[in-house]
Amino acid sequence: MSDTLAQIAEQFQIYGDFVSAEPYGTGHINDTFLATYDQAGRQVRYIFQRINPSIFKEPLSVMENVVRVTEHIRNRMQQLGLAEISRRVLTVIPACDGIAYYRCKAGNYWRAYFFIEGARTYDVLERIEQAYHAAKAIGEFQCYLADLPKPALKETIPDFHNAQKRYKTFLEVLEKDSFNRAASAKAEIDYLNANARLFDVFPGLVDAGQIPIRTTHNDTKINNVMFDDVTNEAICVIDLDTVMPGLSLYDFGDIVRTTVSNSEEDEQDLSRVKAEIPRFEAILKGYLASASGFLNRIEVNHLVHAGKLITMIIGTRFLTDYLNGDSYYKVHRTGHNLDRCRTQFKLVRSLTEQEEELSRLVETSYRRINKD
Ligand code: ADP
Ligand code: GN1
Ligand code: MG
Repeated sequence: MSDTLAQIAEQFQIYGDFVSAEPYGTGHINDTFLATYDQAGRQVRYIFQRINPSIFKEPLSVMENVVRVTEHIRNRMQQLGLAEISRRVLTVIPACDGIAYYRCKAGNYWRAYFFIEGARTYDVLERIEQAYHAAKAIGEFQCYLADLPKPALKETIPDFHNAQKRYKTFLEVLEKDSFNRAASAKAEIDYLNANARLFDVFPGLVDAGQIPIRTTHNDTKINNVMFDDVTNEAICVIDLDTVMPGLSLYDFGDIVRTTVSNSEEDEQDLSRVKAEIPRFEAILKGYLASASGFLNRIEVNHLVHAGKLITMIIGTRFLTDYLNGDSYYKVHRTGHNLDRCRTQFKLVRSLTEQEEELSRLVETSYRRINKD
């Protein structure tokens, strides 16, 4: 028997009477609920999340990382004298026994956070300036974590951005074609096979010591950034399950992937999916505003490649999941993962067509900042 949400609600150190909880947000991975409590006549909101057990095999490592990361960032913000810190970094609410999670009767791991009020996430941005602010917030996030004391964070999903391994898995799933879907994805399969060499660039640079491993977010899609309703600035970077050792470029790449086109991730009208130069410029400026102080020249030289690469990787993962019967991502219609894959590959095409212009923009923006 599994606990009801009201029973889950009793397990956390939250004052007041539990009122209700309902599914919330558009994340593809965890089960997220908006919970309301009555605290002496005032309605106060929290987020409950059930960590997806088939994706996060070691939920204790996830929570250990989340606690370390949020405490570190909170300390850094206190040192900087920032206001409203509980809106700028997630706050883990302890369970009644003082630990950071509750393990329910069914064996699932649940956690609770303050609901960040006066802010929201977007699946598609409404204004270009939001792309600037989101990218700046990602650079700040990486900056805060640059001096995280050792040991390194746990690797919550091994080989998360290992593109060569993702491609190998795709080939294995394709070979089996257990759901007889390969024929319906022929164009996408051909595109991936023709472009898989994109996956070989970063491993070589990392092995040669030219790109450093940093502490990074690894899932910087736009709806993992909360925007303040009044200022429209990025107030909080959320969804910290994959914060672990990684490349700064993947975080930059995922912001590009999810904001450079004015379209949904699962848009079916592919003519709407295209990289727009002014959007790229806003992302670039925002990221360089906070990250140019720590990025090395090789990282800067690969910012455009990072956008293409992460989009290709995520497209590969959507395609693999489609061929594999939709076992990883939440889907809401038949062919949903294939639609998502198509938008990704269309975006890679568009970024590739404009690569020279985008690279020139990187060069001029970086030189302007560094005067070199
Ligand atoms: P998933 O891993 O499934 O993507 P997220 O942690 O990203 O889950 O949460 C899903 C959505 O729930 C987010 O996109 C955001 O809209 C909302 N959300 C998550 N945490 C909070 C929070 N502390 N305050 C307000 N909204 C939140
Ligand atoms: C998932 O959890 P969510 O929805 O923020 C996925 C990312 C993908 C993204 C594609 C742990 O992100 O890697 O880029 O979907 N997260 C995990 O939209 O696999
Ligand atoms: Mg998310």
